[in-house]
Amino acid sequence: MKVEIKGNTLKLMIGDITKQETEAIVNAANGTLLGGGGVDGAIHRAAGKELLEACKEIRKNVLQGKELPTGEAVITKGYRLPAKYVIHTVGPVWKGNTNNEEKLLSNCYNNSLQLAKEKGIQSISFPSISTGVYRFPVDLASKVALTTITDFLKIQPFGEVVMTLFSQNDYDVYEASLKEMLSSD
Ligand code: AR6
Repeated sequence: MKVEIKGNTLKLMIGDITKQETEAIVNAANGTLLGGGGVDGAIHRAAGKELLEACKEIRKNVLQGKELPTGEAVITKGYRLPAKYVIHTVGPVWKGNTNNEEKLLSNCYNNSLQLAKEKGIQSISFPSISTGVYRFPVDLASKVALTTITDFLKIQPFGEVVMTLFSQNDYDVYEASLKEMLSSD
């Protein structure tokens, strides 16, 4: 599904984000930036070990050894990936919506888009942040993601934003949320 928002494009598709040819892809990382399972593991495997080295550099020199806080974003090159850049963000762990999880998830999308825009990037792919290991319910996550992205695109010229969903079920949930949002506009 593809929609136009103020001259920008928002696309939903099923696919593997490591194969995406958008200028940037977003990684659903953890605060250590040292890799992990899920989409994080797949991105590090496909990008090669230079990506891990770049993440270690950021931990040391930008974050003074600290972890990347939840909701924030940093950027590296994409190394062996088709994408030129990887934006690493840390989604919230779902704790029954007792810990500001919706706002923190929204920050992930907003800060990643902001950072991309600052770097002059015009196309970006997101995975469904926090809905795997971090257990954020997909239906609520889709509403947070799509609202944040569309709000951003309504006020900023950007280019193309792709949600790369990893299963038919996730795609169906995101599509239903987007249709509902568009019909209530
Ligand atoms: N392309 C697109 N989406 C993918 C891919 C892929 N290649 N692989 C998995 N997904 P998760 P989280 C989907 O668990 O919930 C890691 O260990 C997956 O099906 O990767 O934010 C990190 O290091 C799901 O829909 O991320 C953190 O410790 C979505 O990506 C922790 O997991 C997100 O699932 C982050 O957990």
